[in-house]
Amino acid sequence: MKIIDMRSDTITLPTDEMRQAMYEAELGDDVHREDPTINRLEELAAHMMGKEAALFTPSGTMSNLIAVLTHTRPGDEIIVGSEAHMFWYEVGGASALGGVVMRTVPNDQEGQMDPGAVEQAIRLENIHYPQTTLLCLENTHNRCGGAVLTPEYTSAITQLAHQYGLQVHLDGARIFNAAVALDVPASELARPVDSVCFCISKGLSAPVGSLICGTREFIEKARKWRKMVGGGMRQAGVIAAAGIVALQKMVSRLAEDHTTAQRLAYGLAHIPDISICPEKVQTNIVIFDSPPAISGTEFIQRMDAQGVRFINRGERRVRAVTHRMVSAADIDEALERIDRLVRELG
Ligand code: TLP
Repeated sequence: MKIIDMRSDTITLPTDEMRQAMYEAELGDDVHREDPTINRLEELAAHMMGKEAALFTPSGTMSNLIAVLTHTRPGDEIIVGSEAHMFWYEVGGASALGGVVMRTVPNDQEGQMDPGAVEQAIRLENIHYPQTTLLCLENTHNRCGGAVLTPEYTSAITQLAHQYGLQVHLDGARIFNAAVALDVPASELARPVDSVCFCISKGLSAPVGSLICGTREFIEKARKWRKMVGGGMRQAGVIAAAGIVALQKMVSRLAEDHTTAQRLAYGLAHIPDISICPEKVQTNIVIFDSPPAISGTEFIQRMDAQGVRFINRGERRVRAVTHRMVSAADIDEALERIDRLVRELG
């Protein structure tokens, strides 16, 4: 039985072209800035995000942590969405290692925070208060079903934050999915913000890595933080080489993942007892409610036994992510297996 793994786009394996590039990569010691392949990847990343400089890190989690460490001081308060990856899934690193308080503002289903609510959350000077110094956005928004933030929203909310002297960091782990969905260059989405990070290890299929981009000065400081948290790698050009292929060859094909996500979402809408709004699916993340007859955890386990993998998002909520290793035929097969289970449940 073929396993159809939609737990995440992080499971994608490197392409043959990436493996070849990794084999042939020119290497050096990156802590001494002597790895030509990393230098090339960082230049390319900065260029694609429209920023002055970039820094290669091992993961999206480390990129977000370094961004917080670089933008803030211990005791500061940062504003994050109530559904932000940084708040839910990064082990509280910003607070534990950066010493900052994370203040949440509700995310709506589009992954946005209401500008009025953000403004209310920004603390004015008062001897009792921590200082609010950073606003964090996420595009596409993981827990909000891969929702896309437009350049207009990003500009408006950033302008508001800047008026109050805050910096703005964008967790753009899947920013290229947003760029492809909106048909705009990623640099348009990153232009307003002070720093942006994105992952090459998700839909772009590279095995490891993430990049933080910002001004030259910001990246110089971030480089020092990266060293402190143990992210200074040596001949890491061996993985950066795959990242270059990812950025040059894998961006436009993300549209295929969006098409398969639509196929899945509209297929699920035809299965009784599955609850989904297919028109809400904008990119490669599909969130639906499993049948009420069983718990979400049991649904995931029983689908796993049928060779279809998802992850649980609490109660009956299920997340599926489409990617390069799931074809349209796989989606049809997965829908058949889901339909079979739902019928068995009666
Ligand atoms: N997200 C993972 C994990 O939540 C399990 C996934 O499968 O979606 N920002 C965003 C928006 C992310 O979705 C992720 C990973 C990260 C940051 C962290 O990236 P990594 O996994 O490289 O640390």
